[in-house]
Amino acid sequence: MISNFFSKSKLSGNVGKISAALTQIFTHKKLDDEMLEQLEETLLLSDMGGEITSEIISHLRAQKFSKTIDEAEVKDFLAAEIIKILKPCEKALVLSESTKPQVIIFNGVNGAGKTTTIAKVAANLKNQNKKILIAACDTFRAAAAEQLEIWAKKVGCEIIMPQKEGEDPASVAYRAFDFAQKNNYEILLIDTAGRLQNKQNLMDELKKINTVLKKIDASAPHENLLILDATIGQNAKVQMEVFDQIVGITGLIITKLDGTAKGGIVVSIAKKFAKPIYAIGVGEKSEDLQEFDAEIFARSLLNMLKK
Ligand SMILES: Nc1nc2c(ncn2[C@@H]2O[C@H](COP(=O)(O)OP(=O)(O)OP(=O)(O)O)[C@@H](O)[C@H]2O)c(=O)[nH]1
Ligand SMILES: [Mg+2]
Repeated sequence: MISNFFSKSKLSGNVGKISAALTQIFTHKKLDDEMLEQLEETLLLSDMGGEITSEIISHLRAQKFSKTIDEAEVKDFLAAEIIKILKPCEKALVLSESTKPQVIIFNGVNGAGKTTTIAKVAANLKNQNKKILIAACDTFRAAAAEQLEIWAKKVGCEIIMPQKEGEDPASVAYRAFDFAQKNNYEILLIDTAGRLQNKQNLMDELKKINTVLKKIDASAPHENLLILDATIGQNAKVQMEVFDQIVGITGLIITKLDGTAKGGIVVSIAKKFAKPIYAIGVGEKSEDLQEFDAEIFARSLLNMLKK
């Protein structure tokens, strides 16, 4: 089994700006309506979504209203609530070693971070001496395959490139899978072109990649990941729904969590879909991928680590 191939989470508390807001809110002593209202606004601003925010606020009201409460207590309370939601999504990406290669497709809208995340995953696997192959199935933009090729060189792994611009991505995927199987690769990482979830023809293209892979091995692809940009807000939910419908999303990697005040979207996505969150992207370099740890994430969202 191959698992835990991401670095241990060391988020440093820059995911959220909730903490500074809390310090301003809890200047009073007893929890009152005004404080709850301000707290509600703070959670909404982090993109946690209305439903979760109201739920957390009503729990806090039920337990602590009119009671003397300080900032640390509020943070502990919020962290516990958030961890409860995130915990079921904290799962390691585990790949079987009995069927080779294990095939992972990276799906997502334009600019979500698919290509960069492949580079990060490849670098991690390479460090574990895994034999990996990358397939450049973004044949839509000429520069896209080249971008991936540069990463592959940097990381030091093989890549299957399109034979010509605009080649059917499914045909590149087929070629890569066939090559990987014949040459005993352990893992095949497939990059795809970014696509808006409402472009039916492009979504059909993703389906076709899946169908073609299944012709070689009915158990493939072994993972269909959705790469989600944390900074896009509640639209992330629509993307999740549509991609899931088309290819059946098996897990998420949420990117751009470095320095965003919008990390609450992760909580929102966790609650609504309960899909595994395998890792989070925290920068543009190949080492900027970390395993998802519910507790560290929640505390970082609340900026508690610095306490
Ligand atoms: N700060 C930060 N930037 C990231 C992260 N992941 C990706 N990026 C940046 O986001 C931009 C888009 O990343 P790509 O990997 O090219 O995204 P893509 O999904 O492959 O995009 P398309 O191929 O156009 O669909 C690049 O500038 C990346 O460096 C991250 O975790 N943090
Ligand atoms: Mg790309």
